[in-house]
Amino acid sequence: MTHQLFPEIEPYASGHLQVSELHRIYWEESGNKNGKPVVILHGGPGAGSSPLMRRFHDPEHYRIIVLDQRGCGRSTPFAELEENTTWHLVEDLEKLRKFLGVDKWQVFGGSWGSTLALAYAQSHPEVVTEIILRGIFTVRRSEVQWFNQWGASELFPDEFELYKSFIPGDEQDDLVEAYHRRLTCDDEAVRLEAARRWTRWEAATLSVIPDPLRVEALVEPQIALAFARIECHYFRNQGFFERQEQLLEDVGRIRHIPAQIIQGRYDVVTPMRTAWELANRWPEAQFVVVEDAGHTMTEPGITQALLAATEAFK
Ligand code: STX
Repeated sequence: MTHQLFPEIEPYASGHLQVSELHRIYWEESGNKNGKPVVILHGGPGAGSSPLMRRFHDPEHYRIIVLDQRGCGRSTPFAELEENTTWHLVEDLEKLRKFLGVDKWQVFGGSWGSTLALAYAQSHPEVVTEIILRGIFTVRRSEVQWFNQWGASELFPDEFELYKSFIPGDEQDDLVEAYHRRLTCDDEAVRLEAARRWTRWEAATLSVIPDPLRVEALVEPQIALAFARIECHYFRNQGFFERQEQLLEDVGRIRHIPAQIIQGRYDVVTPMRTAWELANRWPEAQFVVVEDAGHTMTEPGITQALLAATEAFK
């Protein structure tokens, strides 16, 4: 059966929630006020949400809750790294859930959204009804190395050169640290160029079929600065996990929750090994490999699989 994205819709409610003295996060609700709650977790970290994220769930059935995580999208302060860790984001989800009066919700997240979904569900399994994950990422050293240092470089040497050549030769042995210095320096022009180069590298490698318009949209300063600064901050801190394999090792806490793991075979940003390892440790979860897709939720096979999952969990 083929599924269509649900129609574009506007939120029936939205606002900002003060989650700490410093941070306020944007949230919105669309679909059915009295429907089955789902929370949608965006990528990056630092990418912010988009209106497209409202379209993967039947709006007559679901109460669709979308938010911008700390420091990005419409959350403030913009691109802020203070008090910005995985565990702050996990607790923000609890604050938002209680604020909105939701008892339990479905958790839907792709890419970094899958990381946060796993961290959240493992911390608060009792409030999660189902889990839908796409493009699985657990911020292990091997995953960050693959994408930002050596690995993906061999598939996209042309794009990698644009990313790497911004950094002088004597700093190229640790590109994440070299970018962090520039993304947090006092010179605004350097920060901005670093943000563009960092973001372009990821934007250009997202899908099997290139999408130059998406690349241009993502490298705009108001997206790229938050995305690059926040993502780099999380990567150099290994996602703020205590153990390298934490999210994989702790899967026992959530194995009882119905789940689907959706992964593109040719995902260059978050290669399939992580999804496969997760699926091996979680035999109860349905593992869907999309054979002709990369990383994004907009590739046809990935969109289909995500829609099939939300329909199955209605
Ligand atoms: N970072 C991958 C990620 O979460 C590990 C991600 N990659 N691209 C995106 O998110 C956007 C398409 C949202 C920019």
